[in-house]
Amino acid sequence: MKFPDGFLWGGAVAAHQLEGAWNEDGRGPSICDVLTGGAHGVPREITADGVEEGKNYPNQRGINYYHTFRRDDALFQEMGFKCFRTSISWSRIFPNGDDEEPNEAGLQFYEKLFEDYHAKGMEPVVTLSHFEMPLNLAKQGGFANRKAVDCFVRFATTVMERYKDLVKYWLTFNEVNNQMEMHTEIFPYTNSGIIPDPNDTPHEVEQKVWQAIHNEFVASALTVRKGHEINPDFRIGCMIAMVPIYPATCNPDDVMHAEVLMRDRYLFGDVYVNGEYPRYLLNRWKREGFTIKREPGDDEIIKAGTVDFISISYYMSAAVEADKVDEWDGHGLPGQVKNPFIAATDWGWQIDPVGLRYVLCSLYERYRKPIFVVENGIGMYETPDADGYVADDARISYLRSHIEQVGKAIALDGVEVMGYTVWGCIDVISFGTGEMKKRYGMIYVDADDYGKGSYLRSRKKSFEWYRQVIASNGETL
Ligand code: P53
Repeated sequence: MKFPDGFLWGGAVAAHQLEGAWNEDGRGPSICDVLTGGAHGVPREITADGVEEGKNYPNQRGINYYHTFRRDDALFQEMGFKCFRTSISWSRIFPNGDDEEPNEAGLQFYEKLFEDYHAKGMEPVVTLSHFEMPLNLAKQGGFANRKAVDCFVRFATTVMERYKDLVKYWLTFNEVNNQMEMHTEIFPYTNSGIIPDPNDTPHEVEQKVWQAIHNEFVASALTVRKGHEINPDFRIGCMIAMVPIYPATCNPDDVMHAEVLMRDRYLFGDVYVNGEYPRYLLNRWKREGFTIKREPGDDEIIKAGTVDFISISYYMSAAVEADKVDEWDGHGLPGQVKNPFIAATDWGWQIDPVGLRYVLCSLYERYRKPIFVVENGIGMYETPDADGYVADDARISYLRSHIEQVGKAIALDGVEVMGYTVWGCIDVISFGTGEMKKRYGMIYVDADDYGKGSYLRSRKKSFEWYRQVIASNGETL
């Protein structure tokens, strides 16, 4: 399998899942700092009024990367990473989100960080918003409040100007489509800073989420335009969680049901790439009684700020059956059933390498834009042996089978794939559960869910395996 020259192999993380140092050097509290630790089936709690005594807040600690980045980056360099994806913590730069002036200490931190990536031969790939709005803005309605657009664009402009010679690849909103699970509180909260309000009816919640989505489209388009003014060489992309939804059978009702649900992913690409709202969405808003406030000029902004490429996360696929929709409790997908042909992880994520080729083809055929796979990986329970070594053969086989499919999409289907970054290349705090024990890394971090441990790093078996994959540009899998 031949990967193109210059293919961006690497790893991916997000600031709030690894930096720690949540209240150092002038950083303000972000929405993730008040998310408690949960577990599989135990939701994380949002204590938006502040930190509550006796509760566990794992994102405040991360894995202490804020203080260890040079040593950790040396391990990524050892694996031969060509790029490294992380995010900028918005509240390090604008502690309250609406401050007049940025926090210089925060700007300096990322300058040192991005310089370190270059020194180690890694091209930074930077997400502007990875589930991390300043808590102060969330308290004012998050992205449902138009004010957040101006604050975000000021933040984005500040960092794009400051790092214009250090960063070329930018992503706007991480997995912006997660919030389509509108009634799972964590998603509107982490995507858009919408704090759950027990007085809201389900329709009111949806109204807020749709408004936030519109505001994020405007913010993203303004950012793309500003970015291209700052440096015409910038490549700015959107980021979509691509969980393909299959019809459980060839019953035409299942096929149509899956097709309609896929719009909850495609609507984002449709707006980001085509620069206008698709008719199925305008019809849906009308039919379901949502009125989205669009300011004069918004349509032109959205049209003028389309993305240069599409980035995706890919972990799993899903299947649905139209007949099962009646049993839906409002969480997950309506009519979701287990796919009997594939296995699942301990957290119930269904492992489907072919699905990755399938989404690469579908997206490329729909949009004709280059695609960057910026997250793929497997969360597992792991215990090191007496020497601190983890033989993570299951991770190797997961990654190998997915990379194979990326290779097929390139070689057989002609999809332009820019690169591939393994999610959580070093063990980090799980986003969904807040656990440390749901591990994704090729580097083990000795820490538990409550922050106990030495925090020492050790190479897992997949470390050497991935090093060879990169060294052979994907030929040795
Ligand atoms: P964790 C759902 C579906 C696909 C990706 O997730 C998702 C989610 C949310 O759980 O999240 C992304 O840590 C996200 C990362 C996250 C990673 O996938 O819940 O962009 O921040 O850590 C893995 O197992």
